[in-house]
Amino acid sequence: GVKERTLVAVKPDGVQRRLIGQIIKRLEQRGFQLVGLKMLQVSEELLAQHYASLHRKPFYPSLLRYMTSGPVVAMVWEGHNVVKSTRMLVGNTNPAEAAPGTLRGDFSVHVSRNIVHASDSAEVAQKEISLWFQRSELIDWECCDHGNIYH
Ligand code: DAT
Ligand code: MG
Repeated sequence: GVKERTLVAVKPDGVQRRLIGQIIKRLEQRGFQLVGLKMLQVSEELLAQHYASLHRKPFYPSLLRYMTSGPVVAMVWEGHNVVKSTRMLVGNTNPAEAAPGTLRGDFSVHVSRNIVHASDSAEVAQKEISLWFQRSELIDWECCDHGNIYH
């Protein structure tokens, strides 16, 4: 439906490199709708849950250090097919495999500094959104151009 939601996070390198605006711009201009936004210093506890499937990977300790190295900007975006469309917009996990035109393909070089996170399925998105945001931090609203983006 048009109310599908996904979690997007500008990682510490994306914030340091002043890419917050560029990342928001790409999602906004596509026609997706912002329903939650905050800057935060992420805790190891949150990351342990967020990256639960990666605990045994050799890069996990450095991933934790990277993700706690500075502030992150977390967002929830809404729209038709937003999970899949945002993954396509973000590009391959490894920037070397990310197509030009994608955020990672345009702004990053190495997998350990790939600037942005996006949920990889609608089911995971729901879990990640409830992990990162309180219900009261998400705003249900209708944009004035809705009738021109949807039928
Ligand atoms: P994605 O962020 O595209 O969903 P993922 O969930 O497989 O990718 O991994 C989460 C993050 O972990 C990824 O954005 C960067 C880091 N990572 C993944 N594979 C890595 C590797 N081989 N070396 C270093 N960091 C890696
Ligand atoms: Mg992932």
